[in-house]
Amino acid sequence: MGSRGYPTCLIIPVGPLHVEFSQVVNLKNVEKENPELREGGRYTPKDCKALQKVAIIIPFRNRDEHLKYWLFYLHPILQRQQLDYGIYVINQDGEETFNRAKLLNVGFTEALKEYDYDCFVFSDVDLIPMDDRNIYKCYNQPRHLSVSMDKFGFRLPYNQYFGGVSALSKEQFQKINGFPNNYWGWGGEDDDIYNRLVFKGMGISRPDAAIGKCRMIRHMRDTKNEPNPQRFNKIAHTKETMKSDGLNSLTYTVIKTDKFQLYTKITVDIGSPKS
Ligand SMILES: [Mn+2]
Repeated sequence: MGSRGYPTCLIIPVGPLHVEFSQVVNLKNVEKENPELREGGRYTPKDCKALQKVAIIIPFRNRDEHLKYWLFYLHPILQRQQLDYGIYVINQDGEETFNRAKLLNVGFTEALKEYDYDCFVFSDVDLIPMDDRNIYKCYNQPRHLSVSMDKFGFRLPYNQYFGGVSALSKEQFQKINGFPNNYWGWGGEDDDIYNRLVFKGMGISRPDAAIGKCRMIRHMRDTKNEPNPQRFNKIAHTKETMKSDGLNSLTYTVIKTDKFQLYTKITVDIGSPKS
């Protein structure tokens, strides 16, 4: 029995899922198809105790079409997985170069102000799991979920790859001082995070390749998210920089919070590479 006197939720997965991006998604219909959601994209299983309280953090800017597919596919999956979850879309304000990892730090911090989450799933907006046995929860070791992406031929591009979708418990995240704040532009931040985990003595947990299959929505490289030329140099110095760059140096300003039925959107000023 769970602590509230309810039994622990029983998950009944479907298994492999059909995922494609040719149909048009109407968010009004997605709302109707998910009547048990509460404002802000929150869900709590009714008659059983959820295994974990999970905040899903999505770094975002100008990807509304992708977000529609994400919400359409993920809400039913997450409810089948019987998670007590909330969806947080962290929208980078302004036209500065994109900073994925800093947005994820903001999401962690802001979600914790709302609820006592014990697990954080960090997901790119364009990645959809193809099997609901790939549970969006935390494990004894940091979890990498997007282990076999279609764009990489359904395998890891390299063994240390930690990009796409990952899950860290609150304790795991705090142990590594969160994620780096100073990777502006595309690339490197996921390798820095991997380094942080290893330097703190953790290993990576992964589903097997069949259960970890996922599709990425094809897209052009965003403007203001050019490959970061400093990334190789930065990754080489994680051990020194992680002490002072992370949760303990995070600064930002929330511009606006929108509570939609399907998600919470937090628009945030995270500054610029110069500041
Ligand atoms: Mn992508």
